[in-house]
Amino acid sequence: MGGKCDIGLIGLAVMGQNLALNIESAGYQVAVYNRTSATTEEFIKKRADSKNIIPAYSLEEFAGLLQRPRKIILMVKAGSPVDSVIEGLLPYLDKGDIIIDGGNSFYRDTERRARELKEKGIRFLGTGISGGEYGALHGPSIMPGGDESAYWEVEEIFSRIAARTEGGPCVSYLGTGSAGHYVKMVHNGIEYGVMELIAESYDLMRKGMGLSPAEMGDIFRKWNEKQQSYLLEIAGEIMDREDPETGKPLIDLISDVASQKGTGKWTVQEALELGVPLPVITAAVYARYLSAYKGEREEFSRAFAAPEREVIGREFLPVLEEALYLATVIAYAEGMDLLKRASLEYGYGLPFAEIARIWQDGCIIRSRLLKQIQRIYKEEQGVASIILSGEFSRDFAERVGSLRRTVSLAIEGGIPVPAFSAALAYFDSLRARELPANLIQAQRDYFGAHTYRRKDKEGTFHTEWQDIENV
Ligand code: NBP
Repeated sequence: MGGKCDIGLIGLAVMGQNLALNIESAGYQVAVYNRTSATTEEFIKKRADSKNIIPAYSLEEFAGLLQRPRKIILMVKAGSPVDSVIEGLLPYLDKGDIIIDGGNSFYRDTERRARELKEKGIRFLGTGISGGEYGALHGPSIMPGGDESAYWEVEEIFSRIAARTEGGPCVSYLGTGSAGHYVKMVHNGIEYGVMELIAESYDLMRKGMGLSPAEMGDIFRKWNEKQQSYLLEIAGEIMDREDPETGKPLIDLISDVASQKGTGKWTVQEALELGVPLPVITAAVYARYLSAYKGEREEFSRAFAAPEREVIGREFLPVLEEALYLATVIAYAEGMDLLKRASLEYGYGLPFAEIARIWQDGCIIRSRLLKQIQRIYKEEQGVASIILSGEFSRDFAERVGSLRRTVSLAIEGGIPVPAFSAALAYFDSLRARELPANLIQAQRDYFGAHTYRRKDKEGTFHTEWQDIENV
């Protein structure tokens, strides 16, 4: 005999609690379990009080509460905790039961878990869930991949709890194996890129133009009328927030050392692995590392004075707005390019238009740009890059001077803009019919006899650049 709960959730930290409440409010009975039972007790007493949420204090009790086939969402810390929860659960599961890992697991771990669980007859869905605690409670963007039959059994629940746009709920089956977690990883990589670009815009406004946080809040809000980007929206709100203790703008009191949990680094490592250039996203990851060089930065700032810089006038703001827009498009283009390559390499068969659709609400990188990206993948499946398509292509052709002007003003003023610079160099490199890689090939052939190809005839060539016998 099975239990009566529609679904179970393990891991009652920030994400798990909010997701459990979201699922319950969509009309389902939810069983919950957390390793530390005091957390479960507190959740049941406070936030889940008088809700259709049933606590369990052992994995055996938890499994017994669930309808068959059991549907179990894990919202525990990524890494070994996921393995240890799965191991603890297995003795109480039956063939055909479904485990959904909703955390930010590394896609290769997901690949391994899917394989191991399949051997045991357990269906596994590696599922990216974005939107932070607010999204988890009110409607996240959900990125499931893995066993397709399992997806169709949880599709109704996912559709009811996901964020919703005019195009439907922000959830779609993304492909086999680790497709869902791969897409979530790249989502986070894009998030790193866009956050860094907004931070560099802020730096240009405060150091270059001397604007106050309140003024920058208004500017971010104005820019966001066009972009409709969540990250720009929250940047505006952050600028307005006062510290209750001192009455100062809170942003001025927050330490400039950025942390990270690793998804940006994984995206970059993966891009290196597959040979996909991701300069903006990589610059964003490095910028966080450099921010953590606090001691070194202090020593450098004592040793080297910043260049004299002219005050940048407010008339530059529309230029910066355009530069931010174009560089943001590049961050998305890089992410989509990595997804394209990964889809071929790992056989995911990723649905690119659907990915752009389910990112349009509920997730951290939601933005109006995604509507256009969805349209491109729907109508121009073979397009080499979103930058080459329709409105984006026109915008780059007409407005890339803004990006160039932003980077040059920043460079002259000694204001670091690694992500803006990377965006411009990426665009200029792609646009260049001739790159200096011919010299690189010649040097490789010179010192290592690595051979080269020629422009004027087919084949592989080597030149005896030096007479090594007679030096
Ligand atoms: P955390 O990532 O902080 O994980 C805490 C949860 O993991 C607690 O329930 C904890 O139980 C449990 N746990 C740990 Br730690 N080790 C365990 C083990 N060995 N066995 C069983 N349970 C264990 O929680 P979160 O911030 O809610 O995130 C959950 C997942 O969702 C993560 O993968 C995260 O990366 C992802 N995610 C987070 C966000 C966000 O905004 N926070 C957004 C999107 C995705 P305990 O109470 O007994 O310690």
